[in-house]
Amino acid sequence: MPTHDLVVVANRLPVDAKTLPDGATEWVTSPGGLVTAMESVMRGVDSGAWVGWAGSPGEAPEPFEADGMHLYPVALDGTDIEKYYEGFSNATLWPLYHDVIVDPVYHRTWWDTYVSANRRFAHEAAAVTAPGGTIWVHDYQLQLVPEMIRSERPDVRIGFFNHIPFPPVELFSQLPKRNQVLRGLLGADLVGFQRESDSLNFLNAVRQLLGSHIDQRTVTVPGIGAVEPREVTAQTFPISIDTEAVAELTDDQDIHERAAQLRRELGSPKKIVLGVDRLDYTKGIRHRLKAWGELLNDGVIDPRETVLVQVATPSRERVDAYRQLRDEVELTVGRINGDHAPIGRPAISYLHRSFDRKDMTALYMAADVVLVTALRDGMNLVAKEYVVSRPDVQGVLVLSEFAGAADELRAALLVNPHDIDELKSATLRALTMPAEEQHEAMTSLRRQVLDHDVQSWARAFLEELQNAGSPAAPV
Ligand code: ADQ
Repeated sequence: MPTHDLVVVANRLPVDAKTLPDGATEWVTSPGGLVTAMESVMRGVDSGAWVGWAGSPGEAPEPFEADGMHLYPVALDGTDIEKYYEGFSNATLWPLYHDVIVDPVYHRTWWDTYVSANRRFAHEAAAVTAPGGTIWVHDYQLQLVPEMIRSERPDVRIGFFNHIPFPPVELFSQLPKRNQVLRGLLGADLVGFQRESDSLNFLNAVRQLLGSHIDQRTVTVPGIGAVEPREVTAQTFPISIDTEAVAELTDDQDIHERAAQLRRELGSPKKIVLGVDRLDYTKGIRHRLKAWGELLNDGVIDPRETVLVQVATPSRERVDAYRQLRDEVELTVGRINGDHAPIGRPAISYLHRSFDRKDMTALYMAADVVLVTALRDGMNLVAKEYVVSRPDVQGVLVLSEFAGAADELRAALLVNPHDIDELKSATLRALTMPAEEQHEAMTSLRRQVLDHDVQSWARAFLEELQNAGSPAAPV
């Protein structure tokens, strides 16, 4: 079995299968932020690999290479997808970690499958990592993996990064098997979070539920028998985006033209307001639509002059809460359009599909205002993508204080999206903000994101990981 110095473990591999006309499968890399960040980091190590699910149920394909990365697929069958992925990950942990916006659902058999699926990822990672190598585990689907790897491979350095919030202990305590989850995470040398409040919530949960000794950010995990006590650090690393890749797109004349064309296709309105989200109840799409509908009802927004474009990426459509959300959002959009749209033009242009990066950038460049109204969000990359897509230093970002990005993007119009009146007045303020004021805020927002890109995020995490924890056990 080949061994690698740096191994990333995530639920999904960074590739999608494409079936060719002759029936053969081709793997196309899906260049999300994490892939981009890891690509640049992996180029700096002798040998990097990625362990994850390839995206279809059943037997795992053989390990393969794509874009210079070594990929090790993990098998998930129909039961794993139902109980580990849609069940415990997305119907138990996801709502609980996002402040119980919808009720978490829990079934005991889901837990059993979460454990067995986590073991499969851990086992594969342990098998392909070089002696004394580094493993970086990602996100809430794999919280047991750090401890499982450690029991197989005490010689490796293990980091864990949580992309979503970590809830206050009062909420986290509701989770059945909560202590097993904490012990799973404490198998890492470094546990990273998006916001300072997430790191503190985690340390608090460890203190209160496990009674561990904590000195500032370092937890001491007691040794058992011959196993020495270990130290685990919890630290904050706000994730970011590949700013250079965005800059390349905004320099492209075709994309400028596409942005202008989009405005014409929307009927050349004076103002375009944009929302871009996975269709997820955490994103506050219903609150945004309520505020927009009221602004139209109040007559303070003229639908012939101002249009809302809502991009809603299909997401988790087999989970009940997501099906319900889609129905509600589409009903509301239909009602608002029925009540207010001018003939032949929408009041809300609703797009339930994915777009490539070029189209996304053109949308950001065309948008006078972007609304990020998440009720809870680990970071929210849309907010960062928008400001980097505006080299003209114009446009207004309305940003929920419940998104992780609000800690850094202080110059945005910060809102509490639960307060519909506040959301309405922030939207109006954004629509009427003078160009100089936009310029001033946008300058500060752009500086923040351009100075902290996703590559620097990954480097900071990996550097800290080399210093965190106890010295690795000898090989
Ligand atoms: P997400 O919940 O998926 O990520 P977000 O951070 O906003 O949320 O990232 C969404 C990404 O998808 C953005 O890059 C956006 O451009 C893209 N996208 C959205 N709709 C699209 C569409 N229709 N077509 C194409 N692309 C689309 C989780 C956490 C976040 C955290 C990230 C990264 O929930 O809080 O910021 O991980 O850690």
